[in-house]
Amino acid sequence: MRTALTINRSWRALGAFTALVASSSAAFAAGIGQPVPWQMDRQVAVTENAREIHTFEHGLHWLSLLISLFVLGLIVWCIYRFSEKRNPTPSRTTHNTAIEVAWTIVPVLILVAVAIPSFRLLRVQLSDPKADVIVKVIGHAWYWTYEYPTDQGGGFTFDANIDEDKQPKLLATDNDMVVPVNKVVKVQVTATDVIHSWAVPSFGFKIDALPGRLNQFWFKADREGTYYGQCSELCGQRHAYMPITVRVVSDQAYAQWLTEAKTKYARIEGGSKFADAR
Ligand SMILES: [Cu+2]
Repeated sequence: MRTALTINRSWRALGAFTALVASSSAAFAAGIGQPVPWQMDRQVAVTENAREIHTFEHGLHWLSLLISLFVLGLIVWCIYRFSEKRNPTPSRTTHNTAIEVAWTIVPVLILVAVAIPSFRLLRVQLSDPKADVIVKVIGHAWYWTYEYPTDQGGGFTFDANIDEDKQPKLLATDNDMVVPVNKVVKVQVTATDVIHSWAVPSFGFKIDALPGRLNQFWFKADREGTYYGQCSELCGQRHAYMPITVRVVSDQAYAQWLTEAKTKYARIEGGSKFADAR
């Protein structure tokens, strides 16, 4: 009887696990640039910068693991080797120049080894390639405004508020930012009230939106899809409710969207921008 119960329980657990995996992959299929249930790693990287960040981070984790195991090994060895039973008369050594030099120089070398790829990554991030598309992003409490300049086929402005009826929950907006795939997109970021931060994990992109200052960063997404981000600087009561949705589309789809957007957002330029804001 007990065996039958155990088997039954195992099957139920297996069923629950399968359902969990199925729901995770369903969520994954829904959109690539978003978190998924039970996610243990970063969101998928679709820019060179994001991939480099992930590689660097993984390298650091392995290095930390090695150092932790080494220290743990030393501690365990000391506990075993120098216990009262095995080492009844403790050594009275207080200095050992060779060891002191080693434990100073080795960590310095490790830090230098970490600094080299770190600075290389920073140099790539601070490079300033020629922009194919420029978008101005303005943070407000608590929504984002996107401006597409006239000289690039734009000439319109729109607000992106959270759309709580859409999925993924708390990440979808009523109006999405749209950019072409495989193009250098420069994002100029500022704010009108308090400090916000415009961040999209899949692009390896995060930059503060500061009132009175124009910050700039760029990304070049090499995979079409919808990517989500959130304001990443605590900015008040509805900080958690000002998400970022970016659709990366083909050149043709982008050109078509520009044409449609000019009509769709024309009314906003007429002065109803603030009236529409939440
Ligand atoms: Cu904010």
